[in-house]
Amino acid sequence: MAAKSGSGTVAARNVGDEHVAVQKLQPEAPIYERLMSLGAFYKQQYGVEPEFYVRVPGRVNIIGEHVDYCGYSVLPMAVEQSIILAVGTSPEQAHLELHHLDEGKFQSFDCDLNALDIKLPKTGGPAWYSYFLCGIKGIQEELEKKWRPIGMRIALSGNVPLAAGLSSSSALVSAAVLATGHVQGMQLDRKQLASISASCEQYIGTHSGGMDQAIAYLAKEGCAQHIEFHPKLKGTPVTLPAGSCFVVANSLVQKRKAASSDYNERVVECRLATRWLAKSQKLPNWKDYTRFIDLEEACNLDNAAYAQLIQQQLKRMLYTREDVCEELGITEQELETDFLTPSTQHMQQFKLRQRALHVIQESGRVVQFRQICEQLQRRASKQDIEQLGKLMQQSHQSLRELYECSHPDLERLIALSVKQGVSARVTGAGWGGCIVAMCDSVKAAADYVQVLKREYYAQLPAHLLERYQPNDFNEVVFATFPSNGAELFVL
Ligand code: NG1
Ligand code: MG
Repeated sequence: MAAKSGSGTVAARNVGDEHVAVQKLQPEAPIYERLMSLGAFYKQQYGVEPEFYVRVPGRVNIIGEHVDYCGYSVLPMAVEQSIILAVGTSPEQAHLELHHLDEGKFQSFDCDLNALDIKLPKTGGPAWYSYFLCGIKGIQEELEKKWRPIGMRIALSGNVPLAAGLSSSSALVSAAVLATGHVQGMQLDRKQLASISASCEQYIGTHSGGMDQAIAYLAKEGCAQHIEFHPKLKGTPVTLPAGSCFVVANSLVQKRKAASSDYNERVVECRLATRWLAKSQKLPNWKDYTRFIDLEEACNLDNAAYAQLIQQQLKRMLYTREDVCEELGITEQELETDFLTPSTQHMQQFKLRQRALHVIQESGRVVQFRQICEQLQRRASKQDIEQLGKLMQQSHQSLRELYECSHPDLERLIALSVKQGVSARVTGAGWGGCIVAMCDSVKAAADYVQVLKREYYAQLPAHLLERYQPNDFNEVVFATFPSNGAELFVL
């Protein structure tokens, strides 16, 4: 629903300039019980009470997929699920201790903060605590020579589904940034925290665009956010259509982005396509271009002209290494060192046309989506709501066909949605994870959820559902309401 708490439209100022204020935890806060249990666990581990608590939400992206790393805006909202931390300083200097509430699954960890070492194994992806270390490293980099790490004792728990495209990993990194910054006594505003969190995720090996970290800090209860990255980070609240209700359905196909090269391959293809197009425009400094948005600005292209340029200049469905090297005037060695990331050194073929078209058209859909939502605030119309649904469907089709990041199980969920007359799309990076669907009302959402439970979840092999409460499937398919961004609490 657009505004469950009645908070409605937030005043039309830009979100994010403020700090994360320390709030007193009230027993009526929805997060109260979870924080209290985590506090009790903390006390059990360390023998003292935590000094403060951190909450950072996961997110669902309503539209604008695989465009943030090209500089384009996105339209996510924070979900109610979150990573929470109980934090205290350690009597041992520069010593970090981490205990996960789910100890059986997530092994405890400790290390010396003066010797941070984030290991990236060749296969299988990084250990869970590496995401935490990433966040600490973000603060270390920010402080540079002034880094004098204060020891921390942390207890942690999360209910954001893992590897499901709801940004559990970025929520963890962002929570670590916030906790470490606070312990170090730093005065960082929400935008600074978001950009530190976005850039430090590279230490885990993903060259991400910054959407997840931005919404983690800039979210406001009751509305989605239009997040722009260019020329600088900016969040504008967007009120979703009155009565609408967004549903998230987890395909249960796990995709650990950091453990595969698919995501970075797309990033590489976008960079190469940008360079190719920049050259075609005879820009004197064409070798400086790696992001679609910078080229758009330099050539003053509108969305339609940009798509046309792509179709004219990138005619083939597939380019080989030789094609790319010849066009860009580089050697294979230069391709490997200047464009390919450590996990994409193997790439032989590049689908420059398809990737570029997706990004440009998707970026246009985000702008349209926001405009329609704003129009609906002034005058509700059935056609406008239908148009929002169409944009979501087009987004999904483009992700499936041009970006090739769907999965057969996601397609089954989408097909069931279409059958129900519900518009839905894959959300997050894809190749597994979740879809997001827009329903006209809370009642329509409840009916839709019942259909998915019956026709998708009840048909799945039992082992996929082992980790969840038996029978109700409420953890894997649920209506979701825009929640607040990162919070700091004391008792
Ligand atoms: P997921 O995989 O859902 O966390 C990733 C990126 C986003 C964005 C989306 C695709 C990270 C941390 N997040 O999200 O920045 O590019 O894919 O739109 O890499
Ligand atoms: Mg993620």
